[in-house]
Amino acid sequence: MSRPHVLLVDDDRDLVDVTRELLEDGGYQVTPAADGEAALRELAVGGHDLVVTDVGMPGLNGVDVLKAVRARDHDLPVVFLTGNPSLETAIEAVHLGAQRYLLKPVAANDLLATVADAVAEGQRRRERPPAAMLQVEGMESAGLPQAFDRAMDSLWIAWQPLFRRDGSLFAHEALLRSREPALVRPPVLLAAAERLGRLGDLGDRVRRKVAAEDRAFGSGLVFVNLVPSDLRDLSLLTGRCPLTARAGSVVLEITEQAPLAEGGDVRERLMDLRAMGYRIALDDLGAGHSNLNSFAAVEPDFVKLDMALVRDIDREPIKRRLVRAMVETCHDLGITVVAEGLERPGEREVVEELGCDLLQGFLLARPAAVPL
Ligand code: G
Ligand code: MN
Repeated sequence: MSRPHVLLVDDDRDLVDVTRELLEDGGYQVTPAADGEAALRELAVGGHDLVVTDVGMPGLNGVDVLKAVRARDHDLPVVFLTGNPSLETAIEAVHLGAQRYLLKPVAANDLLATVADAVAEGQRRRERPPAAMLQVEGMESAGLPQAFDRAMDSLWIAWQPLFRRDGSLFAHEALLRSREPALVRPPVLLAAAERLGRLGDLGDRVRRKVAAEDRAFGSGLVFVNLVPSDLRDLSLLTGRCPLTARAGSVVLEITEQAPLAEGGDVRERLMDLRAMGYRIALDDLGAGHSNLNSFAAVEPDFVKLDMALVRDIDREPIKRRLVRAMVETCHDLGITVVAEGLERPGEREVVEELGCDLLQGFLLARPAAVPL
């Protein structure tokens, strides 16, 4: 991490100025927000390594900000800054995983030490190996390469439709499936491929299968998931990939992870893909690792709100506010917003009301072996 990015929320302008200067001198990049609403707009853009927030503010308070953070990110550390911590906010803070309280007035040393600790802790949490990887490591001795080969041989594509708000069919997302019992879950299959250095083979096979499905292309666009390493793999960029002949009908879904934030190569590759006619979707926005910020240069055509944000959005006002801010930001940038993972009519109602353009989820249609 070059310069950790701190979102600093406080309605006291003098305090913000002082704290900001301290942190900037300490090597941090600081974005100030003058109240909870401004903080939510910032969070919608994403890309922060730490949130430092005042607790008592008019409008949305620090606990509301923390809730908004947790609605999209389990790992982003939050530090509370307060003049008088009440028991109530302390309990809620612990419950929602706030890192620490700093008491105002804060000594410079205390502030810097706490911020450094919290940023490091957030970093550790993000680098935790995903559960799928641990599962695959357990299979090492039990014939993982053979299981992976069987999965490759039994690969198939499940198709899940995306609808416009008026109910008309807009596209299908191609979802990876295999019949190998040990590797049925896609995240586990992907972890196995990564472990075996065969992500390229897997992606290649998926894209070939997708390209061969005339029926899906007959009824709209086709969304295809990429893993970050696919962007380093030249097969997509050369004529060798049969999907390229259909690029104008394909939307490549990228889940943003650390490499993209580093900029450079990956971003250029995305530009190359767009020049070939592919459109780009930013997948799982709001899942924590995805943010709009590092995509500024790419400007995705579509953004897919993660299902964690959509889940119970009709019952959780904070999620509603967060999605409202995200939709606003996307529409300002000319980006089409997809709400995915819709399971209940209440969720659908709210995302429609908030202006999401396209809808996907079990409520509307489950993934199926045959496109609609
Ligand atoms: O990371 P990505 O968004 O591409 O993951 C899509 C996965 O989510 C697919 O495996 C798909 O089967 C699953 N999925 C699609 N719609 C829903 C839904 O409404 N609820 C849940 N829980 N999962 C869904
Ligand atoms: Mn996807």
